Amino acid sequence: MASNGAAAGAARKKLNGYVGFANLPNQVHRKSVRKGFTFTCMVVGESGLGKSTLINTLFNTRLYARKEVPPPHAERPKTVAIESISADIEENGVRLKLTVVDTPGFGDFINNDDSWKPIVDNIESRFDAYLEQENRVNRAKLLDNRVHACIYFIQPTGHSLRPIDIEFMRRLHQKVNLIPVIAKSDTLTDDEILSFKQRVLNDIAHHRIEIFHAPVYDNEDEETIAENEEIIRKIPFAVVGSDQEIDTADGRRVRGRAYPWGVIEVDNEAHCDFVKLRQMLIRSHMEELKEHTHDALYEKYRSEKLVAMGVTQDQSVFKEVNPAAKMAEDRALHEAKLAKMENEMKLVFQQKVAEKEAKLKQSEEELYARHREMRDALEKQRMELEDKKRRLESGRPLTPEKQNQSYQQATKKKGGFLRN
Ligand SMILES: Nc1nc2c(ncn2[C@@H]2O[C@H](COP(=O)(O)OP(=O)(O)O)[C@@H](O)[C@H]2O)c(=O)[nH]1
Ligand SMILES: [Mg+2]
Repeated sequence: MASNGAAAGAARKKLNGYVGFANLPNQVHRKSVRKGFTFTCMVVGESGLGKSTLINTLFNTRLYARKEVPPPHAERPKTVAIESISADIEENGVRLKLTVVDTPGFGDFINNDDSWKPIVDNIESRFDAYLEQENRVNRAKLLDNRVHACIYFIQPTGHSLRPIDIEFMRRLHQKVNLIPVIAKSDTLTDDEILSFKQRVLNDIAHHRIEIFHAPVYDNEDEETIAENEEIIRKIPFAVVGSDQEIDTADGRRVRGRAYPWGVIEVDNEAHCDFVKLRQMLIRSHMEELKEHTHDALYEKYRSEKLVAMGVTQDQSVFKEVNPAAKMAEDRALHEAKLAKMENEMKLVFQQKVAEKEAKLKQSEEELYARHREMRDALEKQRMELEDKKRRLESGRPLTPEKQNQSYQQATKKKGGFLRN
């Protein structure tokens, strides 16, 4: 049975009747609708580039009230402030809790070197808040306040990216899904937009900045793939924002901007890329943005943070275990251990033998030396005795030193005599 089950995992089986799991997507659908959706979007760019207007246009609500521009002499804030507003919006019974994080002040100072910093801090503190919840004992209700997308507003200069744009994107691209847009694109002609987009893309590639790229899946239908390609081709989106409805010359009422020469319609794809931006952000890729935030961006932040805190990962925990292979591995490990122990014992034995041999050799030498000493001493004694005996025989008194001398003289004489 067990092996059968394992085989079925690999082979595709045809069902004989209706089982019911084809309904799984509907279950997920109902559950998600009941829970509602959350989405957090950040907007970054200098004041007056139309951030608040675009957010209002995107979600078709007055999220931001009309701004009063401060008089020139008024005291202005000296740092980048971070403001977040939330709104519950509903469309066809589907609820979306939308949070927009605005960054007024970005790029508005004489020295904008560190404009990116409060924004990075904000994004990281949202990651930290999520990490802290994950580490809690009770993780039933995780509140996701992470930034899922960051719309970066590029000034419609028509030249190329400015140092502040590049610095910001380089600092942020691995922490948030970057979606660059050309702000107020109604101030550029169609040709200017085309060449500006190309230069912006070249700069982004040159500085190896990763902007959000919608993944393309093979198993999707051709229409979806074509739509996605169409979206990708429009990046960076040239947008126009307006929350005002105006009448066109042909009698329609549209969201747009009226100019002496005509009307720019926000929702008209021939006029700007606003529709494509909205499509990507809301209709086709909101889940993709959230998934990429969780699986790639947050994961990177999280693991770097844990490693920095000294947490390490035991890789073996994640290995798949095959019992036979595990046993063979254990046996090999055990045998290696035995062999090592045997080797060590042999070494110790050899060392002990060598030590004993050295000791024996040393005592042999000592014995030999003692033997030589004793032999020498005996020989000396024998000589002395023989000497005494000779003297006694020759009848000379046994006085030391002097006697010895005279004895020697005598023997000399005697010798001479003997020789003669
Ligand atoms: N020409 C043009 N003006 C815009 C556009 N979007 C907003 N504006 C105007 O720019 C001014 C500043 O807009 P606002 O949304 O407050 O900019 P924020 O400071 O970036 O939030 C307002 O007068 C808007 O009417 C646009 O797409 N094109
Ligand atoms: Mg604003």
